[in-house]
Amino acid sequence: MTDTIVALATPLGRSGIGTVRLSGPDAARIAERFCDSPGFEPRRATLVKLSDPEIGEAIDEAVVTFYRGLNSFTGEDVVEISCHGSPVVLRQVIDGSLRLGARMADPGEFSLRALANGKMNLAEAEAIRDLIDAQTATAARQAVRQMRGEISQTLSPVKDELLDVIVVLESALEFVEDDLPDVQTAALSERLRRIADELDRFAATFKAGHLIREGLRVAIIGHPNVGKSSLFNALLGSERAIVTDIAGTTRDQLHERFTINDIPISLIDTAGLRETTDVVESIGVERSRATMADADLVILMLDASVQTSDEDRQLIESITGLNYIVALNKIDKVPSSDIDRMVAAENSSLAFLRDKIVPISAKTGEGLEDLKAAIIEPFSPGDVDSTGFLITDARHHDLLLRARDEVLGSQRLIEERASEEIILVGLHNALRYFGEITGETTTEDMLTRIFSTFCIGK
Ligand SMILES: Nc1nc2c(ncn2[C@@H]2O[C@H](COP(=O)(O)OP(=O)(O)OP(=O)(O)O)[C@@H](O)[C@H]2O)c(=O)[nH]1
Ligand SMILES: [Mg+2]
Repeated sequence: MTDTIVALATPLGRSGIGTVRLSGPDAARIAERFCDSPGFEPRRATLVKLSDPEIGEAIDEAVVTFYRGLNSFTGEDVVEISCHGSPVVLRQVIDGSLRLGARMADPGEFSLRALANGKMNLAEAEAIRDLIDAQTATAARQAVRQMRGEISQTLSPVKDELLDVIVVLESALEFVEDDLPDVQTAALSERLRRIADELDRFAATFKAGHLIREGLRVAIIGHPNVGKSSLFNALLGSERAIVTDIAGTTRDQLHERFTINDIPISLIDTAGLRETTDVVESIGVERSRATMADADLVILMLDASVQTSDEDRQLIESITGLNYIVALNKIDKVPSSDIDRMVAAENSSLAFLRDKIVPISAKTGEGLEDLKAAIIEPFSPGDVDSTGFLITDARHHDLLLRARDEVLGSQRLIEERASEEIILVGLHNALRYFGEITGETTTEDMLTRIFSTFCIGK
């Protein structure tokens, strides 16, 4: 027997409307205790006066909607009480529900119940989470496609083909006395190779999918006073960071989000790198180095108006293993012929960086569009059609690759004339991985882990 859960379905804080959601066998009974109306008509919004179930004092006026059993989001009786979005009122409704026997919902528990009651599969539930968390319209669009079942639909023909091969091998195991004839083995091997190729193709869309969903961490790094904070502000379009002509202005790191071509970018301004005896600044410098190491991309900034120094060369050397581009800043201070010479001349100290240099002026905005293009260029998936369906979840990507490896393993065994029993092991494993994507064969532990990434009230 399941219990009845309650949670705030809208964000915490003050708003026009705030909704408390109840799900479970007692949902309607509990909600009725708050209202002056006896019984709710399913799927009909009813305006009611809410009062405290124990002392009868007025709480608010609200619109209550009741969804009966299988017709609800969770597949159980659900009541949504939409009050005015006052944290005090919402608290009273939730506390009252708890006293009447409801329990506070765990993160993602509404979606988990929908899954348990067959209202959606796991990939679809994850898509709702992703839709709510989406940072851009493109990410939201992908989540909606997944919510509508596109993963299962796309995988379905591959899965059917795999099942077909399994059936052939299983029946050979049952009915064929000798080994399978050569022609049949060759045909099965070919079919498995095609399945593996299909899975590979599908998994490859993750590069674009991941980018659209998670975006990039980009850190601006360089010596003090080169203009890092100025660039940070220019890219964001707001005076977020303090800019002065004093070296060592930025100490704490600043993080802000913006987008380039609908790709979410998490931009980090850092403390200028230099040897320093100042305690606060040296902590900042330490952090800059750590940030640099786990950014997806480093923008190394140099000042075009000063001669490249040994320190610059050391800095460049220290990032050679990382993914980086060079922003040559303050070009407004130097004649453009000098810039050309610095970037293009064979004997220039920057010549070896040529392909990576983007001349800019954080002050005038010159070159910023080129810089934006250079930021996303190494990550642009090029050959992938980003209007098609994309794998956006690392869990799905991992399962697809595992399924592919199992299929390839079995294909090798077929070629080696292994027994059907051994070949079948890998194919059944692959089938199980498919099932884990949609949740058919996911263990209780896994489900708990996945749903803990949801927030309360979903
Ligand atoms: N002419 C010119 N001046 C710039 C440009 N970018 C930044 N500056 C100036 O350079 C000085 C330092 O700029 P910041 O953005 O504070 O430099 P920073 O790299 O963040 O410095 P720290 O935080 O100390 O590491 C300021 O006086 C800016 O106005 C530019 O493109 N052209
Ligand atoms: Mg700064």
